[in-house]
Amino acid sequence: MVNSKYCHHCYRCIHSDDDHPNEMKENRRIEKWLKQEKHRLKREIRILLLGTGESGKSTVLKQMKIIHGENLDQGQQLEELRHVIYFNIIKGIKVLIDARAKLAIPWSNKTTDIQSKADLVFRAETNNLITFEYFSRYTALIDLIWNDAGIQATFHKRNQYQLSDGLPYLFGNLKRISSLTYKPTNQDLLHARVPTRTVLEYSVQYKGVSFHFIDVGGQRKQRKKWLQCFDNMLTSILFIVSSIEYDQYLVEDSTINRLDETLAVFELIIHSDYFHHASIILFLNKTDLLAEKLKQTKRIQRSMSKTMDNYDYRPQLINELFPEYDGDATNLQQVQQFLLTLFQQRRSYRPLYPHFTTAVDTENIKRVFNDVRETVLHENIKSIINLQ
Ligand SMILES: Nc1nc2c(ncn2[C@@H]2O[C@H](COP(=O)(O)OP(=O)(O)O)[C@@H](O)[C@H]2O)c(=O)[nH]1
Ligand SMILES: [Mg+2]
Repeated sequence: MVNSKYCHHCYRCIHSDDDHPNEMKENRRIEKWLKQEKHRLKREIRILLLGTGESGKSTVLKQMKIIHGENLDQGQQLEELRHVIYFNIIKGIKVLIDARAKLAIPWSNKTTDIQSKADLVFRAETNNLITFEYFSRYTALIDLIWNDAGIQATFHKRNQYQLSDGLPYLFGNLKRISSLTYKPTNQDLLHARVPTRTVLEYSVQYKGVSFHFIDVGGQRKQRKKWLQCFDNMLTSILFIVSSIEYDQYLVEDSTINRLDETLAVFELIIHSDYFHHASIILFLNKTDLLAEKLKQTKRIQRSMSKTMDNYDYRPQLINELFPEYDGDATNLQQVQQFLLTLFQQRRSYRPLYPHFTTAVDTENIKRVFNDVRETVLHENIKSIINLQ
């Protein structure tokens, strides 16, 4: 038996075992627990992707896989994606055909009987799996319809109905996509749209830490699931916002402005007890589309001074919808800053880590992810220190 003059609790002080203060025993117990806990927390970071529908959550998750070297090489995956893209294109052109009629915008192509061609495409079946043969029957017609100036005008008024943001890219690549030997690329994957009905997860390792991303889908009825996903484990929230939604309305209720809805959801999350300890990262996403939208507004404003023809196609200005905006309604940085302020005003006392992002741009997300990773690691360490 070692007869040390040092105590058996800490091997540092010179108290005998019996008169070693109880407090110290307790401290050691807590210290041990903390050490285990720190070890666990340090090694796994859970990042919950939140935001309303179509904001870009699934796209960010796809980017994580692409950035970390997961390629679309499995036959099965490619095949499935091909069908999803055929489906997106046929469904998209049908939405445009329908919207043109509802908005009463005339066809511009007068030489061919474009209306009967559009009727034919409109009757295309999208409930079953769309094969290459089936899709091929429609590609030439889709191309003709998409390029009609009446449909283009309808497209420019897309805030008045619901059209997925990946579609202009897919229509622009129709020729390649309609080839028999078509093999979807990463860019195609990023622009394809599959509504998230189940919870998607993806983990990446960095410096011995596992970053676990969770995408729980964003439509209104799925929102309940968000809370269940969170059991008070240390987590960060990545809240994603579509920056172009200030003049758009909900799919579920066309009287509700999408940005108002997003702000309400953000507020709910930030004040929720479930997310009390989570750090909040904000992506103001679709920067590319916002830049394009503001450029188009500027162009139309300029041409309006010469002719009123285009008046109908002028996008609504942000200050017409959010009167508190007093900047230049066509200036990208000013509009972005204003959007950010709206979220900052709702964050209460908590820090917010904002980024302006373009989720379909792999280089952009790679850069942003480097920052996010550092923020999350830093926040994680801070909260571990706070536990002590
Ligand atoms: N141009 C552009 N399209 C985007 C961006 N982020 C997402 N999208 C497109 O927007 C659509 C909806 O994105 P998705 O990630 O499915 O949204 P989710 O409902 O939040 O998961 C998809 O067609 C994406 O390709 C972006 O930053 N720029
Ligand atoms: Mg999704």
